[in-house]
Amino acid sequence: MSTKIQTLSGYYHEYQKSVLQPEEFWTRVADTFHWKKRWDKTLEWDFEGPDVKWFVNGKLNITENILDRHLFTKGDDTAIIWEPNEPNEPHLEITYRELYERVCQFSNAMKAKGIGKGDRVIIYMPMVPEAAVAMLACARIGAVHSVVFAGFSSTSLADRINDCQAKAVLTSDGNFRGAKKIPVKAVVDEALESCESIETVFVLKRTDTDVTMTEGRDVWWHEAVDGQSTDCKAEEMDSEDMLFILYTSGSTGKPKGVVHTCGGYMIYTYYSFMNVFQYNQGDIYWCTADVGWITGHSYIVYGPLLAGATTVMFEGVPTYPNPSRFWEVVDKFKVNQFYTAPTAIRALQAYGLEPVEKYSLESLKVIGSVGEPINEEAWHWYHDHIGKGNCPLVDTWWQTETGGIMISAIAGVTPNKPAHASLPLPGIQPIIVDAEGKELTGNNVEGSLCVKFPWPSILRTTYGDHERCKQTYFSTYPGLYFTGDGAKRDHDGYIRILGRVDDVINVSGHRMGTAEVENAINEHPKVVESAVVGYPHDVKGQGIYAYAICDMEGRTEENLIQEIKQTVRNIIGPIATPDKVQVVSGLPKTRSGKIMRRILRKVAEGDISNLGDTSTLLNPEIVDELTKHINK
Ligand code: 7RM
Repeated sequence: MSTKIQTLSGYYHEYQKSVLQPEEFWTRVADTFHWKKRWDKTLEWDFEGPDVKWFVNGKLNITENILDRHLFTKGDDTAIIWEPNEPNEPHLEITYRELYERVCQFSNAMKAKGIGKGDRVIIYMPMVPEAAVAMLACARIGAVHSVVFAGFSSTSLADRINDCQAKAVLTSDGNFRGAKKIPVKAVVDEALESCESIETVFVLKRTDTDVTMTEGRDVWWHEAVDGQSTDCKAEEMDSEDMLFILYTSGSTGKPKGVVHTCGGYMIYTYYSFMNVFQYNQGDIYWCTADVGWITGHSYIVYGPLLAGATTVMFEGVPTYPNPSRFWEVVDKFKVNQFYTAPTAIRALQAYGLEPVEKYSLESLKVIGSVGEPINEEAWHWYHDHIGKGNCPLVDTWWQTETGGIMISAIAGVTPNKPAHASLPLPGIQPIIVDAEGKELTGNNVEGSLCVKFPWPSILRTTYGDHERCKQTYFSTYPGLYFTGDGAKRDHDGYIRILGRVDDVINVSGHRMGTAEVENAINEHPKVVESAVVGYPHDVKGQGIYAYAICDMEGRTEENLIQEIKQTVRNIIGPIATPDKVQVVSGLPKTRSGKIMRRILRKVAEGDISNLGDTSTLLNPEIVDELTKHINK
């Protein structure tokens, strides 16, 4: 039975059904999967707790739905096409049968090291097929994976390992990224100096970088799988058992571990993938994200593989060895659905049309965008020059916490409008509320974006700290899930995402908490106090602007700025490096001691024409100092 929507009236019909009878609606989708034991009750929920359970008492293993189920029907079909960093290194095509065997072998290798159901496993790997194998092998044996983007520093890695008390790390000797070779294993070694819980480190050979192997702890991946059986029984998991933890930044200093569970995540990633991208069997689908982010989890690995799709995994970056790289790969594999981030589009747009026009791109049927608001200029460039004006462009709004796409056009079915995420998918009930939490109905309204009813892949908790989950998402507007984004419903009823309303900035589609960056800056011995804000950046969407009060003794301003940037790179990772650092003698503060970020944002934007009321400041004289460089 197909749950794919094919017409606009079909969309409205399904949407209405999903709101009036959500349990029946999701039952129909869930019944297309293989369950070891069917569930007793479709949904139990309470947003106060919060406590959400889908498919209560259902038993399953998500990898049986990805691998075993497809063995006989599509064992010889390609599951993963892997394109390496270097264009002249051969690509790989891995069939569903080969993927099954690789996953089982690695599952057995982990079991041999005593890893089993409920254990946490950190995956800190490059974009190679083994990263997907690692995720699925964890899922097969019931271990909980937590993928950490391999660009994070050893400190960030150690924090995550310690937070979830992981038992093992899966990593590689090194990582190719464009022209660079990154010594990943050395970062792991450094992190593990402050981690007690890790018993085993599996090391994949990728770059042939020299590594130190710690005896009794570190094992080579190829040796660990050697001789292991290519079959491994799938662990029976409860619908609500943890599938994975993924750390994400919020408005406080410490990233939180978003928890997703087996049943609901499986149903929703599959359903949203099939519908948004209108995937047809045999199509070649490519999402350019990294598996270190939620997009890589839901729309490179789980969603597409649950659908029996062919998913492309790309190790490299958009501009190496040249800015044609994406388009060359689209033509090489005749990609039908292409899903990327606005920041990549803007970066490539800057090179003009020459790198694009060398390729036909005629295989493309659907193009997609994710991670941040896509500005109209980038939207049109993408639509006209990549989609050649005849591919639906799906602008997909969602979050780590939502597990899957929430608001988006359905390709070719519902209308797409530049810079608008458009309409909610069936099963999703977003509302816009005012400051008091009152729902703003009708069109032409603007406010905070909330969701009023659970969907299958909603986060269940933040690992080890349920109170934090409640505070962050369910307390601002009691009874509602609060997204942290502002949104507008326009005169046609389409939703436009306006960006974050909290202290989170979005740099190239990556979430950074301003407090997190401030904490890192404050680690510099000469920094007395700091404040970080986002500002509009042509390519990254938002850039990071840091103000720092420093003890200048023995330093030039220039040295200090460099050192502060380096400190953030070391503590969080290169993605959090401030674009600009301004050394200041004070920060604009209210009488209660709160930093007035509004002023800092204006100065960072270079717009000082309208600073608003500064008379309530404790130190109004600081404003002149802050803005001096702008007038220069
Ligand atoms: C998938 C992902 C989530 C935040 C979210 C928004 C922003 C994501 C869009 C978007 C406008 C979009 N997860 N965001 N997609 N803003 N239009 N299509 O990115 O957890 O890393 O970030 O990203 O602010 O709250 S995430």
